Amino acid sequence: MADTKEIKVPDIGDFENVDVIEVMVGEGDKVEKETALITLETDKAAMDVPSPYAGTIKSLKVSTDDKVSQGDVIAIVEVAEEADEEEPQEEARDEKKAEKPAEEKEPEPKKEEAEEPKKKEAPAEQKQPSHKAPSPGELPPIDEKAFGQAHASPSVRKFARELGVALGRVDGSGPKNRITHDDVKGFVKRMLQGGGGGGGALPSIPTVDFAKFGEVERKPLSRIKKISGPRVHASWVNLPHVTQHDEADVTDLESVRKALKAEAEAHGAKLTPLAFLIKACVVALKEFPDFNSSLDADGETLIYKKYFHIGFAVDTEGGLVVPVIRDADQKNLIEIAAELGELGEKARSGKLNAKDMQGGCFSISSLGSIGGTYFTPIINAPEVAILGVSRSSVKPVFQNGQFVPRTMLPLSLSYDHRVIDGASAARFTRFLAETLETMKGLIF
Ligand code: CAO
Repeated sequence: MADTKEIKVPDIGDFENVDVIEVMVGEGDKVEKETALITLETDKAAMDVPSPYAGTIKSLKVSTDDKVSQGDVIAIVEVAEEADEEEPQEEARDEKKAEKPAEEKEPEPKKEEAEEPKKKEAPAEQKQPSHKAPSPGELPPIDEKAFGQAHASPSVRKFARELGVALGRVDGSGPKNRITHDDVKGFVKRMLQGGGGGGGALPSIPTVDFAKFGEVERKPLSRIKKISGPRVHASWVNLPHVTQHDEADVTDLESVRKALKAEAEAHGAKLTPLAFLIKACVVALKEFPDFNSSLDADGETLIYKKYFHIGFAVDTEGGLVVPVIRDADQKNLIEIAAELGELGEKARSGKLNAKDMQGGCFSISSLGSIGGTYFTPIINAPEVAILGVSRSSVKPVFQNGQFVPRTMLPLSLSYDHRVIDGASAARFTRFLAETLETMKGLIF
């Protein structure tokens, strides 16, 4: 009859509270004896913890970013019937020792040795293939020295070997630039898509040991930045961005805003230019439906949204979040101002839920309360445009043969050039500016 066993963290030397940097299995997975379950990272090195049994993972007790010590339970496994009943020898596999036969095993590497590959600035020739550039769909040849020096756990090395991946050419996205299974998969995928030899693959940024030049401190990115970073990057590399700048004369709008402020306050809302901007964007999106669309995954069809959910960027201690005002077309200025206040507060206190941030059609990034003139916001893909707003200021404007002081608001519209042409973007931005000037459709 099948037996269940606990798999525990084996003897990992004098270390305690060691970081779990990767979990390679999930509940229900079948594992063989020696299948790597998790990767641990100490100050010195990374090591895989292999399964001492063949069987099925019934329950997993650790996840990435947990800290574990010797004896902590990693998983419960239902041992396969044919399993060797002999008590397994528990030993974590050290990344440096993994590829060497037992008799060649070196003593545990010192910290400096363990991190050496990344501490040295990679010479240019290490980053470039020394052979001919591979054809699209062909994996580049393996440089054994670079493979040996790559910062990866034993299971990742084994995985790379199985796929014939030149580990020295893979960029690591894990802690301390460690190469993960997903990095290897991503590399193969790019190569298969024709990214070989500097085609589609992104050129890498050299690793620099900043400590060589002065004191440094390492701090992990916030949770929000870890999530938003790849999204912003994906948008930047996938969408051809162009930014159209313009300015709106908001002199009259500012007078109206001041006049309405007390009424807004009576409803518990703070009326800032952002509420007017949201209303004006809805008016412009109705006039220019392409800006309220998304490109289908087939890249050949536009999906037009018949609703108007507007996202707005909020600067929080942990990073940037974008809550969404739903059905902004059905709300008046004061309702929008009140919701901006509520969602902004929720964002800053870390209480936004996933629903608060879903369904956006178009986003606004307002830096108006901080300052600056113009900037180039990154589109919140799969949306096709985003409006960046900077701080308004009083400027001399030439009108009817003389300069008059007017309050001018800088607008920066970034758009996906696959969907929107430059002329449309200029028309949209002008229309938006004129809507803010005339306030047609904004006030109640
Ligand atoms: N021009 C001049 N003044 C402006 C302005 C503008 N464009 N926008 C806002 N202000 C003024 C407001 O009127 C307010 O002044 P009063 O108190 O005198 O009325 C003051 O600046 C502060 O405004 P606020 O910050 O309270 O409110 P807001 O609606 O402008 O902004 C929010 C709310 C959530 C957008 C903002 O707090 C925020 O987080 N901004 C940063 C967004 C960001 O990081 N964007 C970058 C994303 S890309 O990396």
